[in-house]
Amino acid sequence: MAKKIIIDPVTRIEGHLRIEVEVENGVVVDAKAIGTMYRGLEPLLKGRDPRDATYVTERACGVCAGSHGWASSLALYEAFGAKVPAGGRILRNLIVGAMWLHDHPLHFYHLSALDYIDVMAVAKYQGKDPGLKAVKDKITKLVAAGDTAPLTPRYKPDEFCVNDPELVTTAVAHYLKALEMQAKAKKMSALFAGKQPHQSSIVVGGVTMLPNIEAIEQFRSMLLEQIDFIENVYLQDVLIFGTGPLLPLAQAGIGAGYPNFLSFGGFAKDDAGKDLFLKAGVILDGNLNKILPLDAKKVTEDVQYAWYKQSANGKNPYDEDTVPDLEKKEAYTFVKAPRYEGKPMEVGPLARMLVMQPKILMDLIAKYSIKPGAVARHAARAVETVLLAKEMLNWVDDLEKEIGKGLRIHDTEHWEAPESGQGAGLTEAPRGALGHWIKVKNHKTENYQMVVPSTWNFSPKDDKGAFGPAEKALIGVPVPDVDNPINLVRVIRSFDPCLACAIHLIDPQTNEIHKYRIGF
Ligand code: NFE
Ligand code: MG
Repeated sequence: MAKKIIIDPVTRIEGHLRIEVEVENGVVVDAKAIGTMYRGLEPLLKGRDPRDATYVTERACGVCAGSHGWASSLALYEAFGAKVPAGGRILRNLIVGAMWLHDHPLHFYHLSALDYIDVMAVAKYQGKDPGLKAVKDKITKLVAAGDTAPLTPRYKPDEFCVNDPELVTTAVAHYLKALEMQAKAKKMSALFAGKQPHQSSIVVGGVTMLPNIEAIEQFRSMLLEQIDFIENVYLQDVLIFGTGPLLPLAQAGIGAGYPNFLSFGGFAKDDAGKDLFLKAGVILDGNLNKILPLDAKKVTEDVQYAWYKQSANGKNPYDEDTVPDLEKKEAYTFVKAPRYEGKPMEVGPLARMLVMQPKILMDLIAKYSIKPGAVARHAARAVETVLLAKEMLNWVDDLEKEIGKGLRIHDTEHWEAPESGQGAGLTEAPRGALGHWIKVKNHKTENYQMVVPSTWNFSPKDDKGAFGPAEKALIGVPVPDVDNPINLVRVIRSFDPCLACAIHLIDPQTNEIHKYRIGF
């Protein structure tokens, strides 16, 4: 008989997510990803000065806020007919890039690693390394004092968990080091953006904060420290885990979703915005040999299974609305269902890296016969972080060259909103393809739509009844012990969900019917 498992809330993610699955004969046969909060930012923007969108949409989230500011400024850029000068373009890349250096390691160490290590093995560490002995002492003292959060609560470790005391203690040491590196990455971003979180420099047509040479040199030296950590610690840990105890999960492709991948591309390397560091492209039906060009007109959203008025259904974001409808019988989430050519698409680091196919990742996949799935997502994220951090060094050099030419950071001629216009800001956020769409009328925002990465990945079924990507990824996942469904959270967290971005503001009506079971 099928057994229902409800995880609500899913912990160690951003935002509020409920997962419901049916397990039969030890595997998942049905799945629902349920976004339990309503965002409501889009209706809020209607009738306002379009430039407000950059600041308002940043408040969707505290993690990828810079990405929303960026996407919004790109949408306005098109609507206003602005031109971003080289200095503005490079500074945006560095402001947002530094946030990615914060975000990706955070996901691995602080949100995911506890799914893959038996953290209590620290107590068995017998080595002589003073740093690791200090970690052991710290953790055993916390355990003795009964104060083990945030390392607990957690699911019970299974046979795929790393339990070698030396490896686990090293991982916990890196967990602590990653906290320090994150703080530094945010500081890097703030050097060029005024503050973090919620930067305040990116605007339509460029940025507002002019850096001096001292700030650039400080940024460079902090970036070198990040590169050292990302390459020699973060990437190495992902490789040790992924090609070690987790290899069976990687090779079985546990947590694979659809073989459809989408990247809008991001981080412009030229002022025309054509040459992108992260490439735009589409993969359909697993055909990695044929990367299709992106056509944004093919993006639509379905709302049949979402608590929104049916008027939005099947429309391109320029033309859809966001009007809640809590009476819909078949609806089960506040997340809409974006589709490309009508198909569910996975977005995020794995999608981007399969579009770009960097040799380091493709060699790894080939050497270890790794299939797309939860482990491949972690590997792609780590490889991407290395590539981005190294590319950022080139951008620092470019910025210094621009100083020699008289640094220009903002197109002040296109600062006022036009009488009418429209624009799409398509870029990449850490979790995947991010799009903001704006229509301007009478110098005000007539319509605004955001389709964010977690909307793609955590979408519900579409009109055709096809599961969303994360739902699909759960189908077939082994759950040998229904009281310890650790594989479910491994799969869910591998997408790095942010339901705060996908939706916003709590809805008390839906909340009261929830049964809460904290992941342990
Ligand atoms: Ni709130 Fe986000 C990212 C955006 S949502 S974190 O990355 O845009 O998936
Ligand atoms: Mg939306």
